[in-house]
Amino acid sequence: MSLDDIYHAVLNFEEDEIESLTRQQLDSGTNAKTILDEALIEALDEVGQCFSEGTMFVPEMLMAAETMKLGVEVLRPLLMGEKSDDKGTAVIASVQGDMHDIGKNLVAMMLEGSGFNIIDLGVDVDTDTILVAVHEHGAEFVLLSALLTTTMLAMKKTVLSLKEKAPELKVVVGGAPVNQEFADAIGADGYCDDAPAAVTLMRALVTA
Ligand code: B12
Repeated sequence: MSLDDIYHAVLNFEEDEIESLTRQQLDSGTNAKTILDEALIEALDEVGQCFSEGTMFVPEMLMAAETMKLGVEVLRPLLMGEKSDDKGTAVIASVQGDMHDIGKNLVAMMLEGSGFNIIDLGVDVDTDTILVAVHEHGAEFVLLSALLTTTMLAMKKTVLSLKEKAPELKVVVGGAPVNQEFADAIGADGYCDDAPAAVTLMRALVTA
């Protein structure tokens, strides 16, 4: 039993095995973050590589993602940690046209664990829906995720529109194709390349 078994379970879409494998790995003393980074996420990176090479297709990518998510559910309580003091409300969404949600969900989970009230609007979310949620919940922060180079354009439009209509909002962006330079260019207040970094940044924004 090793991280390799979890990695291969994702690659082979072993939905029936993944939860028990993840539990066994935790029981053997491996830290949740290690299982996430070195087995579950690494497997999806390999899936992405296979997709690029034409040896895996969308249905396989989807099955691998569903398998991976079952593993994440086992880790969820450990990744969230003890819920801490209220740090404010944040709306989170994958931008319009983008159906990827695993990274967004991890960011949401860790922020919730660190004390933020998270309003998760899901995937393929347009700006108006975000603005309605911001007003309804009195959110101070919006977090946007984009996994496609094509949806980075929707991210840009959303940030520009949010900044125009609700200038007091702090907007943080992320997702594999996004970087600091892009975040600066579109006027976002912050960018992070992973979920733990998002917690650190959001804590800093609370006190800023
Ligand atoms: C799983 C997957 C899918 C699944 C998604 C299922 C789901 N529920 O999410 C499905 C099958 C639906 C899918 C569909 C498509 N996909 Co896809 N997909 C992937 C894959 C393999 C993994 C993505 C993932 O979840 N990674 C794991 C998570 C944890 O990583 P992450 O999202 O990057 O998140 C981390 C950070 O980026 C950051 N982060 C993420 N969001 C945010 C937000 C904030 C605010 C912050 C601070 C941080 C942050 O923190 C996260 C955790 O640490 C990637 C390949 C890859 N290696 O990324 C391709 C990939 C993203 N997909 C790709 C493509 C092309 C597609 C399709 C267009 C395929 C098609 N022809 O239909 C469609 C598009 C659908 C759409 N409209 O969105 C390309 C994108 C190429 C590009 N640069 O544009 C990739 C890179 C594959 C490839 N190598 O070509 N996909």
